[in-house]
Amino acid sequence: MSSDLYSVKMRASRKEDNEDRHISGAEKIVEQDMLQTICAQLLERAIHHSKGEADFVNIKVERIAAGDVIRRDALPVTTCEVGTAGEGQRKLRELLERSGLHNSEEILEKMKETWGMRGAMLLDVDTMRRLEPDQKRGVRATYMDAEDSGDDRSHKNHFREALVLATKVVSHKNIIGEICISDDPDYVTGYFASKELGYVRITKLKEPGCPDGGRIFLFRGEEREADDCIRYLEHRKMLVRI
Ligand code: WAQ
Ligand code: MG
Repeated sequence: MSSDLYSVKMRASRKEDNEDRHISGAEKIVEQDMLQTICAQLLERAIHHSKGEADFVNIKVERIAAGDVIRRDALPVTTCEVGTAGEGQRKLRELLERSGLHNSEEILEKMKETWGMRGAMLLDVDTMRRLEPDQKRGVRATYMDAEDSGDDRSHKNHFREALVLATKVVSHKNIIGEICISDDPDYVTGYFASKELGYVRITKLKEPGCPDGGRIFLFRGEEREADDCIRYLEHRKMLVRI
């Protein structure tokens, strides 16, 4: 018999000019005996963040049935070393083109609209329409974690968390790829991920110190399929074997 698991979600923000500015967020799935540790670690992370001090932190704990959790192998990982952010951006374009997206420039231009969002843009790559119900917030992929959960989470492991997220996101039939740049000012490595190319790290996509980052989930299909896709991203539970 498998024991129940708990989903733990954290989000932190700060009021600025009467608006909530997103500082950080995290999603974890752990066994009961890890709950206290994980909550303390996520709180630590929320409060001491390079994007500044939070004045609002929400930690949400929910029990989930182990039987509801899908398990998947992580995408294969490759790394593309680049010398400059410009070279990284060119590499990103090339990966989009290799994925059959010949409007790569137009797609990359959309990244600018994601700065400051809490979630990701869901972009129909054929019509270039945005499919998120709330475009300011975007769509958040939640209820996922790495299967072995023994590591320390008070410091964010950008790579592991992103690999988990990308594995869940691109597993959906309507998601043909994902583009990501961290909004953490000092984390300049980003990635492109897809079922065909796997998780491709690009070592420099922006200049150090730059707070601009975001994600685009690249959608292809009928627009009426978007609801199902959003439901999958937000609610299906997944543990990823790294
Ligand atoms: N669902 C959807 N969008 C999200 C989520 C989520 N769960 N988490 C973050 N985002 C969006 C949001 O707009 C953030 O501002 C943006 O992505 C960047 O998030 O292999 O750290 O958590 O070393 O800052 C890449 C690792 C790290 C590359 C990416 O993103 C590597 C990272 P961050
Ligand atoms: Mg961040």
